[in-house]
Amino acid sequence: MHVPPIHSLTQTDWQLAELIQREAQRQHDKLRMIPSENYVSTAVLEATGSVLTNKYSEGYAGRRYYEGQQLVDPIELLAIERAKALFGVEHANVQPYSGSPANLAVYLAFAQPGDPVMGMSLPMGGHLTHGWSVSVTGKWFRPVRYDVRRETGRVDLDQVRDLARRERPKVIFCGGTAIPRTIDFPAFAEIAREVNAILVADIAHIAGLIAGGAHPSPVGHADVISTTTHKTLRGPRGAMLMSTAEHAAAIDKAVFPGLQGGPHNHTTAGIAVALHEAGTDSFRAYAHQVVANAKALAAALIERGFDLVSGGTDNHLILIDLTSKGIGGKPAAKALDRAGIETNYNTVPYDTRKPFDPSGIRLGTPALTTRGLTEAQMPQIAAWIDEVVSAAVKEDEAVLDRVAGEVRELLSGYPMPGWAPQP
Ligand code: DSN
Repeated sequence: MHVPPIHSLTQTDWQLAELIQREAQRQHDKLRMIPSENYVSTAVLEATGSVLTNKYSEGYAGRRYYEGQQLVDPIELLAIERAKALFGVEHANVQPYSGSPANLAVYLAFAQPGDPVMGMSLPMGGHLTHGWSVSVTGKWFRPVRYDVRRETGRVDLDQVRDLARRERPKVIFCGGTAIPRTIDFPAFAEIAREVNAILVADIAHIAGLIAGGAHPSPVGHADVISTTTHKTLRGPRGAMLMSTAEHAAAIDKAVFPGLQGGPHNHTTAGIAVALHEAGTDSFRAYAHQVVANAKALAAALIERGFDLVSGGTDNHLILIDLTSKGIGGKPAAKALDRAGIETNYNTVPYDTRKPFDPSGIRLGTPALTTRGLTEAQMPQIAAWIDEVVSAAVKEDEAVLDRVAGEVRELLSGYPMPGWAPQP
């Protein structure tokens, strides 16, 4: 049964209940390797599905626009204190609805429409909200974009410095969505300081690794830290902005009333639970295991002739350039999905193909590490990926179904938090 059970939903809305049950089974049976996804704990599920969803709380603790905040205030303060303690920051705002609104609040706090803002180009591994042209951040501000070096796949800090000196951005984002290497926060901070820009570390992908000590922290380097809470941090879908005390008021004012209305209190509670869990020794071990698994998988993929952007990984994420395998990222990701291995197709730096049909796939180890897989299983996973990609090239569908069965069989020995198949 689902934990917590969904008896009432089954009685009142069987159609939806059945879809949820099937989604749970799907998550149970597949190797979920989209690097921005995870499995939350039963405790996070419980907090997120609680009566806190019933309450409006516009404002901040002690300064709300609605009555009845006797318990919401301490819940939000608990989440804030836990964020401050876990990451060692002076200020935390736990109200942003998700990563994109969190980043938009940063622009509102520190830039005016038309100002130059700087971030990593989306096809190089950045995020839409770091000034990409189709995003409001690229339309209402003047984006300045940096790349990775063609030869190394790593951020070109010389280019970042040159662009920053020339364009004088108000805000510089470091971090992104497809960066397999350690982010050099001190180097970005030096550049931002030189041009008097606000440095924002978008740690959405690596927040859990930082909390667990498996990636260096931006604290002491970045003025503002933006993160979602549902990736490696293993919380509910939400976000946080953290900063030095100096920027606290600007951040808070930008989130509310600048951008959002009432915070999602059930999410705040789920974030508080996740932050509590992330402070434990077992989470520390988890964060290190995520990286160990990714490194083992990268080594096994390289052994099988796969080209990895930047030649490997330092974190939870691997970006495979499939050009040499004679297949695009999209058909490969679709074949892998059918074979029970969930990834996403992704551009690779300097991609010659279109974003909707790019050359790469992006995969990672946060979710499968939560299931309990270790380095021991990574060669098998690389072998399946290799077999499926070759089968996709030859359009041999029987292989995909066989691998899906083998994946299911492996995962049946690794429980999924929050749900178990019915006996
Ligand atoms: N959608 C997130 C990711 O998959 O990385 C970024 O917003």
